[in-house]
Amino acid sequence: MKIGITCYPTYGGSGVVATELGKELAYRGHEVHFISYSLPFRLNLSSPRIFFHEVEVSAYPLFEYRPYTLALASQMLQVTLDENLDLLHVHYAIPHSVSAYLAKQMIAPRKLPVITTLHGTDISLVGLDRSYLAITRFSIEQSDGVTSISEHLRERTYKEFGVEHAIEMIPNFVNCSEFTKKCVCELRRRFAPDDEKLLIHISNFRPVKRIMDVVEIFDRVQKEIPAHLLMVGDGPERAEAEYLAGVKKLRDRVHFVGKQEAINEYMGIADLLLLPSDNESFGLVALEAMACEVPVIASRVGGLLEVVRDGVDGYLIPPREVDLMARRAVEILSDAALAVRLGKQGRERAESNFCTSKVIPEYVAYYERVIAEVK
Ligand code: GMT
Repeated sequence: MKIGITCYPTYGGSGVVATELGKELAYRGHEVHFISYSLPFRLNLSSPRIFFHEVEVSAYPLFEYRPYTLALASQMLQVTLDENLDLLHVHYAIPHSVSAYLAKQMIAPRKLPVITTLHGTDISLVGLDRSYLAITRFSIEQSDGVTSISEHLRERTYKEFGVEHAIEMIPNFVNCSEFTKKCVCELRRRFAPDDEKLLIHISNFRPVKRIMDVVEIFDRVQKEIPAHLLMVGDGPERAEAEYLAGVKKLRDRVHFVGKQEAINEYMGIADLLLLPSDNESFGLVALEAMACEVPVIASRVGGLLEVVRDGVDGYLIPPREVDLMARRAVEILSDAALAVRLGKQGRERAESNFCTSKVIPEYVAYYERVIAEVK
């Protein structure tokens, strides 16, 4: 197949899923054309079957806001014609599914199947700004195929949007060969030189991730056990979190390393993942931790209940309960047998439900079904 993929190229779960999907499809012999305003994070063009088409949005004094949605639609049309694409798969409804709808209309009577994958914040954003409701519902309904990355998100979309289009649940996935228990010990020594415990948090540091809670939990943990905290990623809450770490006199124990490409290497050196978000429609980073046999302490919210089994792969705790999260963290870090058991069980779950070898064929089968229906 020749597949066009559009996603946000920035540091975030939906872009990571889209990029990894494209790489996996190319590996399986499909031709993949990424269409976005810059090269997606984690995408390199080393495969001869992966292409990148930049969307350029011209500036004009009249435009206070550049019309990206229209430029994207035009580029989708052009790439479909030039490369003879079989379908467009857009990740994140706003505005990608609207652009795809326009491209599809412009190319008629030639058929262009469009699939939209919902990731979560594209749906919850509308809860905050109702002006997006009608257009998001419209573009979802007009897509030929719609997928969600968890049951939770699927139900939420039906309930809050009144969407009638059938939504296929295809979960997020992890490459179980790349994400595996493997210690780059040199890297570990850089952050935990005396082999103290190493906790990790990875995100885009937005308010929903509860970054201050991560620091608060760690503060409680390090009072009980010698430990360090790795903060991977960047975003609006970083400066405040660094300030809080300073106030708590933890600057030599909390390591802000910014955005990193080799997430598997960072995950591989950790003893515990903290993910105390207010909401997660899936929580991809929890799955990546499980694949690396790293126990997870996460919030009992949204799609995380479909990923992490409470008491089996880690612990799920109501959001904002920092004392309880810290107590559970200390429990895991002070009991080596428990940590190993949780880690191994997490790996087993990742292997049986979420490896690329299982999930990518689900996407391919869905593509084939949608293409056949549109013909
Ligand atoms: O919250 C993020 O990390 C970014 C956001 C996105 O859309 O890029 O992530 C959402 O999609 C991820 C990939 O499907 C999910 O793993 C995250 O749970 C989801 N974030 C939220 O629901 C808050």
